[in-house]
Amino acid sequence: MPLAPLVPSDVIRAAFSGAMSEMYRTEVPQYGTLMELVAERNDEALAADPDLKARLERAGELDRLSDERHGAIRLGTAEELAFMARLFAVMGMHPVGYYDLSVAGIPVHSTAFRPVDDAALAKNPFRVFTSLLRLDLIENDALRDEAAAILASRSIFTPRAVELVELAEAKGGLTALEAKEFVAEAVETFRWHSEATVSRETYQRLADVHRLIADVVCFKGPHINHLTPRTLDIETVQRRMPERGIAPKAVIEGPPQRDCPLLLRQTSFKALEEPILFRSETGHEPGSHTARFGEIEQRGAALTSEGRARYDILLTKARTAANVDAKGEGAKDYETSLVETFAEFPDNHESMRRERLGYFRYAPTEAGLDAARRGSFETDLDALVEAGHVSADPIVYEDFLPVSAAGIFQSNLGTDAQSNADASGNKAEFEAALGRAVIDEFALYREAEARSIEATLKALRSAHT
Ligand code: OOG
Ligand code: NI
Repeated sequence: MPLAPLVPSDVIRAAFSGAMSEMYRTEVPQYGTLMELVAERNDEALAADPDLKARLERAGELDRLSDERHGAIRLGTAEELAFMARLFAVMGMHPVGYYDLSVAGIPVHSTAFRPVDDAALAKNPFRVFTSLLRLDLIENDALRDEAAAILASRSIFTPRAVELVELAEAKGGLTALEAKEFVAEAVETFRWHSEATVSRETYQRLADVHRLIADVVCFKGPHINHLTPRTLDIETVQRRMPERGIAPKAVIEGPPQRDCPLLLRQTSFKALEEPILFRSETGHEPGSHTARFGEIEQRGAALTSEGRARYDILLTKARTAANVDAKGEGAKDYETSLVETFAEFPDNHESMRRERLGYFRYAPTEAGLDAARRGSFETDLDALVEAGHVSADPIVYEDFLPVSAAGIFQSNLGTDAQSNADASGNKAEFEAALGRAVIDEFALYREAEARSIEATLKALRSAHT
């Protein structure tokens, strides 16, 4: 009997992303509204700006735009994280970057599982911001042990999901039939459970230390807490949110609005208060929990480590100059301070490229290929770009930003306050839990740029000969 062919991991990831989106839309209707708002504004923005449309098309981003989303989950134990890495690997998603959220007083550290190569990103860039609870930051020994014991008694993956991950690892992939079953089983892990696994009293003791601890520890699994569509114009969508009955957080996280968008800008609406059931002696008693929210993101240029260092300095400067309080007071001053502070960061792609602040994807232009055919031979990239023989488009930032992520966490915990606590990260411990090192995001962008340069020069060379 011939063996059934294996489906590419990109196909499994796209199916999973679609299934998650469908599930979340039924669970949280505001997410559907946000998706509509974003799609509507993206269509308008593309129609109004043919250059933007052409650039997205060249970068292979146009087709993926409406599929584009990220999600977030919070895990409780090293074992959960290690197996999650194996589950995501079946879908071609690998841990990129380390985010220390303890610096903002949030007891987690995180990575983003995402596709890493150009082709996979172009097919479907679905990513999941994945946090691991840091029980080591709970000072009360008894409470820490209790939380650990509750977590140790749950299993967040279905038995069949575990088998399918093992099967995929053993044979290097899944057949179409197995992939379909895998997606259905995997989605179960991220489903919302309105029944807490603990009593109100236990929930409250954990929540009193940090509400995030209760969110992770007291439920059967790591419910997806938001899914985020990608907008081309975050300002407008933010402004339109209240018209559709959605109240956004006070400030947009990340860099200010600019002609050439940098890195990542994000805004969210606050977590919903949802009815849940606690365990009690008589069976159940009603209560409520806030965990799930909505977010939108606008992606801009990936920065080199020099560019990123400058971004970090400017952001700190803007935050020091104007702080936003828990009620969102000070948001306007903060926005002004952000725009003013970032004025010194070049706002055109050519300066960013020449000053090595961002990563670029190079490609030969028609004129360049013509010139090469007619005998021109030039290998100096700047000269080629200047002559219009090579195009240079910014590489889109595919990752997250720790200060922004902290703001998103804070906001859905019910406060707009910007906080700068002083705990420290523990990347080594995170990687030990994960069972591998996280991938360096800068190396990925650097390699993507280098590959495009190599391919460009090769194309020009072969046109020449
Ligand atoms: C994750 C918050 C961070 C982002 O986009 O930066 C995040 C969480 O609340 O679990 O989603
Ligand atoms: Ni997010």
